Amino acid sequence: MHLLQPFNVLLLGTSLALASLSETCRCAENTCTVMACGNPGLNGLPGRDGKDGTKEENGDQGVQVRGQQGFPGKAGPSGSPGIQGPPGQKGQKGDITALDALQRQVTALERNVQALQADLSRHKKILLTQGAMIVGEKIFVSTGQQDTFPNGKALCANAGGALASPKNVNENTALKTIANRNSMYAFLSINDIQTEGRFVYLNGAPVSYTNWKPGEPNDMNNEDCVVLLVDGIWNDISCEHKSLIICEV
Ligand code: MAN
Ligand code: CA
Repeated sequence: MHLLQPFNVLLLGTSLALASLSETCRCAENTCTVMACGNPGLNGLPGRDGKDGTKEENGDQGVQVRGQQGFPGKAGPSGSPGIQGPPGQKGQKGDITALDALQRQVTALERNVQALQADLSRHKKILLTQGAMIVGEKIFVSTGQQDTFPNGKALCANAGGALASPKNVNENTALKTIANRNSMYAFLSINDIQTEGRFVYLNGAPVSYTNWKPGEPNDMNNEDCVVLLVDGIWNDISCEHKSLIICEV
């Protein structure tokens, strides 16, 4: 027997004794024939650095990560106008009945106006055959009878007109034509009954046109009415003198 054997036996016995007392007994998986039991020891000191490893090949290429979206750019210039769109839907029908009624009324009025114009034209022709004179919008007509100023004034008013009031040379010439035809003096509407020397029309307005005979009006024996002489010039005369009555309408 070796000298160490008793020592080993002693260690074994001591270990067994300690194992029976220890709380921890470990054995690597069936690698130990003798179960090591006992309290863990303190960690040992760090070992020395290992040898350098072998140099590796270049690594794989990295993966590129997309950056964040930038801010929107400035608005671009306006584009050219687009193509005209298709026509819209047809609108609803209007008030056909009212429109038709108005149209019929207008048509009827137009026919009435045309009929009246035809009537007026015929009446003008008749008046012309009776010796009337048409000057612009004015028609001078006479019965060919002589009367006083008050009677003549009433006669014309009753006929819807008035005693003749020549306002210009054309109207005065038309009256001269009528007077010459009858070889008579003709009463005008002009008078100074209200105010001596102030000759006015029937509505009181002062005369705007005159064709006095030289020396007239002379108010001979208080003459307040006016006659148109055969040659177209005027003379003041008595309102009770009987002269040709010419009306204007
Ligand atoms: C003459 C003139 C006129 C007058 C008449 C009256 O012709 O004196 O002025 O009016 O007589 O008849
Ligand atoms: Ca006179």
